[in-house]
Amino acid sequence: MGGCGTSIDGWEFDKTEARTLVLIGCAGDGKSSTGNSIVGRNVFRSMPHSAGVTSTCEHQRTNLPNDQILHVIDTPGLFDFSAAPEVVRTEFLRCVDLAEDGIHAVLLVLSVRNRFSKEQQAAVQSFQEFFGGKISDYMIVVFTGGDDLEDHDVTLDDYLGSDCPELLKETLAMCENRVVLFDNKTQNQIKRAEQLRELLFEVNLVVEENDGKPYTNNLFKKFKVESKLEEKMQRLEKQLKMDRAARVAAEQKVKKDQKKSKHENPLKRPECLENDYQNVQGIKLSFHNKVQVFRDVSGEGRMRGEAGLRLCGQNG
Ligand SMILES: Nc1nc2c(ncn2[C@@H]2O[C@H](COP(=O)(O)OP(=O)(O)OP(=O)(O)O)[C@@H](O)[C@H]2O)c(=O)[nH]1
Ligand SMILES: [Mg+2]
Repeated sequence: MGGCGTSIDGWEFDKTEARTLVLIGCAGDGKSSTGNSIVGRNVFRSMPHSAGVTSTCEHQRTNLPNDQILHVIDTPGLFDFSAAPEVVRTEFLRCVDLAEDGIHAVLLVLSVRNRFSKEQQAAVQSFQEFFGGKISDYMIVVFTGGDDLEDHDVTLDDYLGSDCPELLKETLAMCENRVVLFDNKTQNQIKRAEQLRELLFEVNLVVEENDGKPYTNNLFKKFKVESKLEEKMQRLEKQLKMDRAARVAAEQKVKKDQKKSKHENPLKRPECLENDYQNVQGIKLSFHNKVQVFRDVSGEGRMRGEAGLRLCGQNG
């Protein structure tokens, strides 16, 4: 651990440890420019009045004056309405692969010059759904166009004040209101250093809140396995409920038939009663088989084991 190490709730972390940041958002909102501001050099291609400049994920690294290594991954404008979901997913998965030591923060880049649209919110949501709810714990919103706000004498707080559209508010809340403002046009070195310092402060907060664990391929795989398992469990639970209802109905019918047959001929077990009896036995057997599958699945994923056992207890 380096000299900047500190302890929060017993967790030792080092502020000079390498960090990997991924820039996401719509084409033309300033991802590459922000990447250049972070790295301190014009390494990512950024073009005025042009969209779709960056066509694939790119990785750059820099050493900050405090020896901290920053890895910055720029992405194409994947949050555009036109981008096919499959392309978006493949490109982001490539991005997760590029981040060898995992992702410490995902920077959602939005421009103050563009209105936050419904499509953008939907894209953020599907990004979250695909990577798992946990991804929002890693997200920080970076607004570009700090110079535009300054020109209009407007602070970021004013901009996000009472007129802030509901869609944007929801997205900010999802990121727990971690927001920073960047002016990628400024030549003022003090201002450049200050906005980077603010960003790294938020990044360190995110790292602390995630117990120092970056978002990794493993976390992604774990989420995928769990959501598949969850789906399987829900299907089985539904099936068990239906089987249980069928069994109860069949048992009731047997009881009813028994009562009826007692009145008719108490010594003879009628054929229809025998059929009903066989029917109940069949349903019982199928029910027990499904309970076993349910137990296996819940044991495998250590999920809802109690629910499964409770169901079995009720019906076994
Ligand atoms: N005034 C101003 N312009 C900015 C700022 N940040 C980015 N821009 C401009 O916005 C335009 C698009 O910026 P890029 O960084 O290329 O945007 P991008 O998100 O990487 O775009 P794609 O690669 O096409 O997805 C360029 O003309 C930038 O100079 C900013 O803070 N202020
Ligand atoms: Mg770009």
